Amino acid sequence: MIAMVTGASSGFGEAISRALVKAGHRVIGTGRRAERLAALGDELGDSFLPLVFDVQDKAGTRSALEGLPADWREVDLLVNNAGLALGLAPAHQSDLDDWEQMIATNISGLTLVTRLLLPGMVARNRGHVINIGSIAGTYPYPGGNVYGATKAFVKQFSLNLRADLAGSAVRVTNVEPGLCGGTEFSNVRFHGDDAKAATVYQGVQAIQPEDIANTVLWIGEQPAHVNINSIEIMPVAQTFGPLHISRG
Ligand code: NDP
Ligand code: 8X3
Repeated sequence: MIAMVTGASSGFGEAISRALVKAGHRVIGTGRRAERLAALGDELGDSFLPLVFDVQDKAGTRSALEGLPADWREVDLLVNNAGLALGLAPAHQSDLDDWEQMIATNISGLTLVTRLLLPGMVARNRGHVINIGSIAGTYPYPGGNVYGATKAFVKQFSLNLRADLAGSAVRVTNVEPGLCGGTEFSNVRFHGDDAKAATVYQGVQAIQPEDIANTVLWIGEQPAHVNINSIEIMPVAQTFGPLHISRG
């Protein structure tokens, strides 16, 4: 099987790529950082094809996919993982550029790659789109404003794809992880403030990228008649709090 994993240069995408190759699949790993993808290619060998593009760049994404070598074009599994959170400020203090970048990446980029690969899957009547959403798409939290809203989009987009794929064998799943360490997620969210990023995981046994990779592998390995619509995964250490009430 040929898989495309977006955001393979770090975190979940890197772990998912490793797990898929280890399971005997061929993986196209994408991202903006060519050197990271090349290093992963050195590790994984001929089963891994690095493909550099920015999902915010429509023309660049289209030409990267159109330029795939002939024997790498029939993608059976698309893992839409590339994404990011930027900032944790309340909405009225957030940076509008951060908001626009999250929307351009998590929504426009994800829908673009999906739209480009889906026709081939439908034509072959074979394929699986696994989107990496988030618990932030279901549960609101202070400062989650646009990030959570982009993941709510991913959740509903996943369900609506299933509706459009009625009668087709193509499957769609939304993976909704909670607090996960071992990635650059918080370093990116806090614009390179690594000390602040580290505090997010202090004293917590968070989910690791390998846990998400195992989950993706399991979802993909279900029998062809089974569609896992969504799966929500949190560390045991993360749970729910009471709703906030402001008292006068
Ligand atoms: P990382 O920051 O470690 O990885 C993000 C990946 O996305 C990188 O490979 C990055 O590659 C890629 N990416 C970001 N922007 C673009 C872009 N414009 N074009 C192409 N690739 C891009 O974070 P995670 O591994 O933690 O995050 C992966 C996904 O999981 C995200 O969608 C995130 O929202 C989601 N998630 C993360 C959770 C967590 O707690 N870590 C929990 C729930 C969901 P490059 O910089 O090379 O372009
Ligand atoms: C990442 C998890 O809770 O930081 O999507 O938004 S959270």
